Amino acid sequence: MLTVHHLRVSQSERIVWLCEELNIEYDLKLHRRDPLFSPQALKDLTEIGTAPVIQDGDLTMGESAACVEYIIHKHGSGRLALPPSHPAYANYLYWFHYANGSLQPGISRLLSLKSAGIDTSNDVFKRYTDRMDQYLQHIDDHLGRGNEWLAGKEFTAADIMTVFTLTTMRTFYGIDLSPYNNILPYLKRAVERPAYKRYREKGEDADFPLMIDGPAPENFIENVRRSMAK
Ligand SMILES: N[C@@H](CCC(=O)N[C@@H](CS)C(=O)NCC(=O)O)C(=O)O
Repeated sequence: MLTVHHLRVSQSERIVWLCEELNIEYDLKLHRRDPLFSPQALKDLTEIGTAPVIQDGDLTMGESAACVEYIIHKHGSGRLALPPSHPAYANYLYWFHYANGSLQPGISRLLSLKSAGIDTSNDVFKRYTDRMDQYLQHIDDHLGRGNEWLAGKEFTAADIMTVFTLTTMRTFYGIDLSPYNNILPYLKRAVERPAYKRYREKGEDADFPLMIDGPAPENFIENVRRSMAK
């Protein structure tokens, strides 16, 4: 039986969402941040100690994209990935890798600079902010060319990889999506999917606000720090 370890409010939402989309059997283990990072039980599973983690027989593996590909091909009969023969294959591949190759590092860099107390007027901060705007504009332009999902007509794992950074991740670094007229309806379509709703319930993230509106959401890290200071 496949086991999925989900750290609440984290990238591992992708894996729970994927399993729900594929409608496969899996055992879900939930972890809470302690208070911001992984709890010891999750740290003990891999050398890096981050979420997601999946276990399947003797295998224990992290990294969202690896987990997604493994589950699709070992448990999902290839569903939600496009094969090389598909006309949208290159699009699928590109956006699948863009998620954790460009978009997520883009916002993580900004989060690191902010956490280190570097001022937004700093040149490096400005350069990375411009780059992040470029990353977002690129998605927005692509969706605006009549693409309902990132690979085109079909919802795929490329969407599952991407939505986290455009929603939940914004509570760690508050990007304003108001200028992006195509991203906002795309996010609405994504969170309306029954499998996404099931992930929110089963993953115990349902009490966390859906971050699909334009203005930057409330800052989760500051909320945790404030509650720790009490
Ligand atoms: N590239 C990795 C990143 C994993 C990662 O940084 N996960 C975060 C959750 S968003 C985490 O586990 N943070 C807790 C910690 O670092 O202790 C992936 O996609 O799996």
